[in-house]
Amino acid sequence: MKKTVLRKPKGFIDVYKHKPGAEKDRTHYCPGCGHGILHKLIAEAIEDLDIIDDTILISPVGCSVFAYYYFDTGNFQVAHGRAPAVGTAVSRANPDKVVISYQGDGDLAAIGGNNILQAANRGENIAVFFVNNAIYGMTGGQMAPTTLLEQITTTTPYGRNANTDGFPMKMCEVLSQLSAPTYVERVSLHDAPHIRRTRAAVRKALQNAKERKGFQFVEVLSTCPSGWKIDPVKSMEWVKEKMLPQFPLGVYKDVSNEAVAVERPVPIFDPAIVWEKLGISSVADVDFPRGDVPDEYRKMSIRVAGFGGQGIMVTGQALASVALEYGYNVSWLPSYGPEMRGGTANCSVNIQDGTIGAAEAVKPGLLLAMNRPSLEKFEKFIVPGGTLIYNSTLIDIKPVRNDIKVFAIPITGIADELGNTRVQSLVNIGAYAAITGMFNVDHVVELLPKLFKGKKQAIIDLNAKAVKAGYDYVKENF
Ligand SMILES: Cc1ncc(C[n+]2csc(CCOP(=O)(O)OP(=O)(O)O)c2C)c(N)n1
Repeated sequence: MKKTVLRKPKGFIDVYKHKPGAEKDRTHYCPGCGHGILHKLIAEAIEDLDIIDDTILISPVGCSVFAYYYFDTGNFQVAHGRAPAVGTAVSRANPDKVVISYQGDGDLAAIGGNNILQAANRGENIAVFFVNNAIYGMTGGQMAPTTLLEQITTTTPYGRNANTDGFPMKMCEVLSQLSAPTYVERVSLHDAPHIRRTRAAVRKALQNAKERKGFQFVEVLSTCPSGWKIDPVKSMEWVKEKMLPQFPLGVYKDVSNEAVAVERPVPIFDPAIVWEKLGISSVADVDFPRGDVPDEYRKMSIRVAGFGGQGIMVTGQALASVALEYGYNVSWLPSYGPEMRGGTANCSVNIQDGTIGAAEAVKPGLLLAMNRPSLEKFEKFIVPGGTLIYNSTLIDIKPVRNDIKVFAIPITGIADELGNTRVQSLVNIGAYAAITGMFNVDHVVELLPKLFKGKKQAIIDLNAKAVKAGYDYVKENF
């Protein structure tokens, strides 16, 4: 006689060891919840497709947040709605793995609505299982994007009203309109025949994922007796009677047969090629010999701040570009205020021999403050013993710190004397060269035609004067 052995699929961890004190080997799901059924279908398919060691499952925020307690796969648990974004990274970094994004309807269609759209549109190699239970389960039954019209939830006590709350979000219909997805189907868990259909859909999605056939999306209509406040048996009926008319089942898109494996080679970043393609000329090619730089200025983290139009970004770019020619590693990170001109602007520059970790100069070794708000805002962040250069033409207050070196330089005034306020940036570079010893002022002047490629000779000459004027001011006054 044929013997049937009932056992747990191998896609699950043998004995669940979740929360300390919790009853072992039980899931945390409520009786009658669809998550458990879908978990089982996925775990069985993972075993049968022989991908246990090749699967990485991404758990969402929501009732299935603890899916990693159960699946004997690689596991990530990610922020609400972000599973497709993390799935993108995981799948691109591990192109030979099967990546599962398991998500609820609040997670996927509300906060993560854009994430799922973009991942689907890129045709990422991920299999998404979307549990549509028409409600936010975990947080106590609020309206989800998929909540039915007329459905009563804690946030729609009079029933969902299309006029004020919008219509139920039909994700299969939306995603199947995109070019990239391979397979999009809506299934349901409300009775045995439909569970069998769901089983087939799960397998198909995972088989496609195993063959790297791009984006797979299976929406599963599921029960939430606790959130709906109806018993498990009636919940099954509720899916059939209420959900099916608003969420028609079926295959919305299936191009699995024509789909070919999506290969996404990791792009090799070659700065020389990228710069050439972008028409950027500032590739270091001069290789200036370094002078004697005091220890404190060998690893610079700089914040340049002022208002838009003061040459803040140009100053930062020039600092980085010149340092590049001395063979330093550099970074330049702009940060604009809401308006381009007249608003506040600042940038971070790093100049050092080693690898640059964070591009933002949160605690700069040197602050170059071009206006008063910048001094007031950033002075407190300078590292103890660090350096402050401030524009004494426009800043009428004194710095408060006494544990830093301070250079008050009339930067705007020096530029004005040269006949053009706009050369302030190069006054800054000259002053920086004099203070830190990091750049030789003649080298900077030598570089100007490259920094101002395409500009008239008169502009280059004026900027050369600005560099020298900034340099001389420091040498004469400090
Ligand atoms: C960024 C963020 N916003 C909100 C929450 C609160 N939160 C936790 S679970 C959840 C809703 C989960 O509902 P759903 O995605 O439908 O999954 P279900 O619990 O029904 O399976 C929300 C809003 C959170 N954890 N993080």
